[in-house]
Amino acid sequence: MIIGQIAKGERKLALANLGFAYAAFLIGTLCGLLQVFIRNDALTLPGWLDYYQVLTAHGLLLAIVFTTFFIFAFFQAGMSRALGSFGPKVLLWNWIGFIVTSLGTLLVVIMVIGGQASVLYTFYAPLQAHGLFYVGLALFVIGTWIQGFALIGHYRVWRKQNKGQLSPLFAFMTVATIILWVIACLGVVAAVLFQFIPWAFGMVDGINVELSRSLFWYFGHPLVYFWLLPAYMAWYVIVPKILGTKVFSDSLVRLSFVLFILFSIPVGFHHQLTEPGIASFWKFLQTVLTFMVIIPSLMTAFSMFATFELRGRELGGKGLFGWFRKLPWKDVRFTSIFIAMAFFIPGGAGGIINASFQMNEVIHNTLWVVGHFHITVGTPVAMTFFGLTFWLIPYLTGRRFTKALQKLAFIQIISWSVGMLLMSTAQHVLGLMGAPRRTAYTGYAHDDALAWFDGILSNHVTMAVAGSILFLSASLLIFIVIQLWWIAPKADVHQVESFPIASSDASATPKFLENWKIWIGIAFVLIAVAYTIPLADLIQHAPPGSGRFQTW
Ligand code: HAS
Repeated sequence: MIIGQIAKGERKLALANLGFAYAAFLIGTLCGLLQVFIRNDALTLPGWLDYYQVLTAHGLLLAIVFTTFFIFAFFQAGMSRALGSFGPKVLLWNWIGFIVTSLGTLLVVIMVIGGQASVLYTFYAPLQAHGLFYVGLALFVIGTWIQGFALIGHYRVWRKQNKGQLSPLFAFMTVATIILWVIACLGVVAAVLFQFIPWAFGMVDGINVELSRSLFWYFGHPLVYFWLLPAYMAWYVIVPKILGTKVFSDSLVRLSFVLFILFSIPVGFHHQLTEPGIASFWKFLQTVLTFMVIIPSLMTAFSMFATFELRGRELGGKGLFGWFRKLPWKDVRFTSIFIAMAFFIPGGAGGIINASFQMNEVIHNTLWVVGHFHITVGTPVAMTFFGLTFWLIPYLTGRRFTKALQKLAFIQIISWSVGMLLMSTAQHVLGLMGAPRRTAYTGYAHDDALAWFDGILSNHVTMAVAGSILFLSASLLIFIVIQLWWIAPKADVHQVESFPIASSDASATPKFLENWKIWIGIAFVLIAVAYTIPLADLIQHAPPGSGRFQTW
């Protein structure tokens, strides 16, 4: 049976991934709600549950599990739509990958809930979780690789059948994101397999802490682009379709994704600017490369403004800003994503501040960083995913996104925006004053520090109000998801949701942009330049390995 343009196999697969994503979203946001109340001393957890356990679950479930499962659902549905139905092998390997990813996730979650892994999502050594936590992480990554390679297999079949042609933009961007993900994971896989697992199972006595952190951040920064690029895919091809226009520039899109493959990886040291053991030269080099990876985001901003203005003028918008009013504000699929983009303006500016060597000294390890990631992954990425959910689930289930549900969706995105604005502003302000991150409630033992929390915006109450609004908004989203999945009326033939992909004129796009060998080759050269000597230093001049710490 075919619903819309997607075969039953892919429909079930994408829904399975979405189911996991939204289950993680619900539990993860509940953990977020608990956190804001614990941090303002309004809630004391029972003895069997501690703050760092909740914080670990919150970070993992939202930043890693929700995003990854959602992204694969989007890729699978979109690749089937863009390149045609999957063959049986592609489908089978996607399922195998999904099952391995899910098993890994369950193992990790069991370890965290069981109080065996309160190590936060960065699992910094020398904090040591139970060995099975790291096994779960390894399975999670392997599962995503299997799904990723299965999708690349589907793409290769298409390319063989369409020799000499550039692939559709959606497929190109999917493949670029998977390439970025696979190269990025090499760092975390090395750390987990060769450092954490032997250490946690007692095969070796100590761990090289700085090496493990460096391998983590080799992965950790491109990880943020693994979240961001699927959002950019929506901005580049889905938003123009909703606006009723075409992609602004095919070659610009491809070039920006290639730049992400090149520059998103050799930059991890900008998370370690305050750490000893890495010479300033290498930190400086990676800071410069970080400024290179800002360029494709600026290109994206340019391209989106151009798309909005051109379309707005086509629809009759006059004067300097007349086009703005012509945009389809009543369509929540558009408005959600527009707000997501707007949040990324301060989010991206904050990133540039973080990356500026000296200014990093002021904000590192403070609540500012928490504010930063709530207006990058927490809103631009998450709210783009919400905007996609509103049509993707009905597209997959054959139900209707009714007028009543659309109204609820508006309330949901507006409440999410208000909650995030309040919370992230409070976090930015508190961070500038010096409030640390990764800490439970503390009296600080000093009046000056307690005074940080007296400001209107930086008040603990503001944070708690914001956290509550966010949790209500998340619950509303889950309600909408359940409706779209099982309850909303079935769509008849004329009402079936489509998978909106704008047309893109590739006639002037240089073919070499899709020559992956060139880009993967250059990416590895840049990685080798940025990492070989500092990593060799960390191995050669390693201090004695650290023993385990379990502070919970
Ligand atoms: Fe970041 C820390 C630097 C982007 C996520 N970042 C983090 C952490 C997370 C995170 C999770 O250099 C914490 C990690 C931890 O736990 O320790 N970040 C950057 C830079 C960028 C950046 C330079 N970050 C992101 C994105 C994330 C993310 C994206 C998630 C998705 N970040 C850092 C640094 C740290 C850091 C340091 C370490 C701090 C420390 O010391 O610990 C850049 O990629 C940003 C470039 C973006 C732009 C914005 C372009 C704007 C666009 C929107 C256009 C809008 C339109 C709508 C068209 C230049 C594309 C118009 C609307 C109207 C209203 C007119």
